[in-house]
Amino acid sequence: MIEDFQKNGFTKVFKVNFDDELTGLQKLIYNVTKNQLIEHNTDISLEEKINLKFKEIPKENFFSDLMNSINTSSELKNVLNSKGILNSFKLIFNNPEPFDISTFRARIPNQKRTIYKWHQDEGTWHLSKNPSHINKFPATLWLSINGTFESDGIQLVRYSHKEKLHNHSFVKGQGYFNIKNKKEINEDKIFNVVTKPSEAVMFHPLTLHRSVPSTSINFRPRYTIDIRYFDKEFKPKFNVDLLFQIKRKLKNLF
Ligand SMILES: O=C(O)CCC(=O)C(=O)O
Ligand SMILES: [Fe+2]
Repeated sequence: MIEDFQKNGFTKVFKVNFDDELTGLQKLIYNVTKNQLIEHNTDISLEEKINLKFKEIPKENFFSDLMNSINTSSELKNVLNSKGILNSFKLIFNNPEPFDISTFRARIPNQKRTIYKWHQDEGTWHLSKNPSHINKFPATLWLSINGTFESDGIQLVRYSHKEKLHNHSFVKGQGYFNIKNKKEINEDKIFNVVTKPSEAVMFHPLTLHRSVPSTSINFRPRYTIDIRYFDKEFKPKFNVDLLFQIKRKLKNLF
């Protein structure tokens, strides 16, 4: 695991061993979404339930209500603080500690805010004024709740964690989530993450990645959590794009 993380910038896809924390979260997701789903027999398994298609494009406020109810739930906290997650981070860190930003993401029909362009996670908080986000260098464990396919997962660029921190631009409704120069993406080095429920991949804070863009409206939801832990001893050295350095200096002046 740690060899892959250090060499490629991300680990292999692996299974996280939960007790019942993930099941608790899956139940909550089903309860919050069930009225939006195609008609179904309630005898089916929980895994099938959270893979059912939506019957139509949900109303705009459904997405924010869903994000709020899951992101503030004790079910999500139980997953974030579970032994399964801690033990996964122990495969790459000696003393993993939880980072402030870990987010549940729902890729539901026609919701564009969940589709992220090429970015490095370090770029998304590099300009933050919150001291608890700066110089922590968390790794991300991208956890699948209901499975992902080539068409709706994420893509990671092998070896990109050895590059500089690129200049990121601001995307409305998201944050600093878009690198300026698309020429930086080496197409031959792209790895498509495909997972079963409860499988995950861990990646480095400098690894370039994006959501697989959607080509048509997908009525199957895709639920994931990006979970972040850091280690005080893990301080990667890297160069920062000159313009991005200037943006950081200016930001600190105001
Ligand atoms: O889930 C996605 O599509 C994007 C996730 C992401 O950028 C992250 O986990 O850092
Ligand atoms: Fe990201």
